[in-house]
Amino acid sequence: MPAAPKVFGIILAGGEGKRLMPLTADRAKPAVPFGGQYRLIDFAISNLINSGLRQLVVLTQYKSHSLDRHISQTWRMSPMLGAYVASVPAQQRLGKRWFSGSADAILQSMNLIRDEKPDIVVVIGADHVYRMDFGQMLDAHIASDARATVAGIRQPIGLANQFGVIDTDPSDPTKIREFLEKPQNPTGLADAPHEVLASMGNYIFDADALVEAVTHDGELPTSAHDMGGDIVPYFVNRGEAAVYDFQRNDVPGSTPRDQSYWRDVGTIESFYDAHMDLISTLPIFNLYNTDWPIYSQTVNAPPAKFVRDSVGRIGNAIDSIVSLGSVLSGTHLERSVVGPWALAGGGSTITDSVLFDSVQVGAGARIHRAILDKNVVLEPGATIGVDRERDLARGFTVTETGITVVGKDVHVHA
Ligand code: ADQ
Repeated sequence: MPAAPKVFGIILAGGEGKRLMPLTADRAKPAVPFGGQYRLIDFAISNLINSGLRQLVVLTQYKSHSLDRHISQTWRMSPMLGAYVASVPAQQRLGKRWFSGSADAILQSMNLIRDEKPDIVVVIGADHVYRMDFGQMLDAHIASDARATVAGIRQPIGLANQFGVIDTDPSDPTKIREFLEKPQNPTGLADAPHEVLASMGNYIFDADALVEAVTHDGELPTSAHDMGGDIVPYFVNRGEAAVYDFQRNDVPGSTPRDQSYWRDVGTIESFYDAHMDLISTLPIFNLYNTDWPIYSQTVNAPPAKFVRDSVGRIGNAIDSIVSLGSVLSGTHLERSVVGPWALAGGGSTITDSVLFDSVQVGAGARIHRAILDKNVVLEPGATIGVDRERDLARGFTVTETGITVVGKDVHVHA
């Protein structure tokens, strides 16, 4: 390995995100808006850019239009520095088929690795909220003799069936001796029986080893061509896989509270909870860390405005985020995240909710414990999240814990 290895980044962004429906009815999961002005993928890209990577490709497939547009508008890098973030759609380079799995996405994008000739490839997912300095994981990978390093984080054992679960060698806790993708009957950790060491879906490979592995995998008719299910076990079986402990990662400007924050926002519940983590006085995840910025699209909009309504009613806003372009007139807003260009009328109430772009809330309307997708319009006096049966009858999604989700462009009658 050269003293200053060349590092190339691949972001896997082709997943459908079925469990986030209806928010993914019209867009890829990494393009789902988050935190008012961000899209989920901004966390992955910001982490890689802040870690010093400058050549990044985003592999897309499912309903990728808004994702492509977001990447091209937001992530404009300097060509003079050889820097780029390129969105690369599935192109059927190996025959008439789309990506059949995340490893196949890499196999079908091999030309990108050949063109760049990196020493090391960082491969990460696109749908988590966290801060991570990949420079520290790279140092650990280079210092080890592993050809593949998997980032790991402790998670409750009850969630093990959503993750790849890592078992390490007792004599060398950085070495992976077994890796089970989404096991039904996992064994807990020796020092914490109610926890497992979960893969974060972030990997570092020696470039030649990754090329070998996905090429070999592509020849196996029974493989699901999945990074977690097939490629990581390939390295584990050869004794060439290491784990990097995310709890060691020390990101500049992190508070003790958000130091090891990592949220898989794959379900409506976890997506909603991650929003609530942003808004308290001492947030569990701090968006205001300027030492490790999370970048997003610049919204060309006037500042948010809070005014009385036309008959002089006064509103208030507390424990909330409000994005540019929004005008709240005589609105009571509490524990909520409001995206750009919201318009809310007098006497309306928005509590414990998440609003995407351009939501219109009529006078006297009430929104509680709800997620409203882009362009949702509430007529004056309309309610959402107040009467579960009525929400279900109107065709809205209501989760077990009572979060109502209203899809894009829906007009809600009073
Ligand atoms: P999952 O998240 O269930 O588990 P997957 O659905 O493959 O795995 O998604 C991983 C990433 O790959 C996502 O960013 C997704 O958008 C992308 N992706 C999925 N299919 C793709 C395709 N055909 N083309 C391009 N991109 C694609 C994974 C690992 C687990 C790990 C969890 C952590 O498999 O081991 O524990 O992530 O959340």
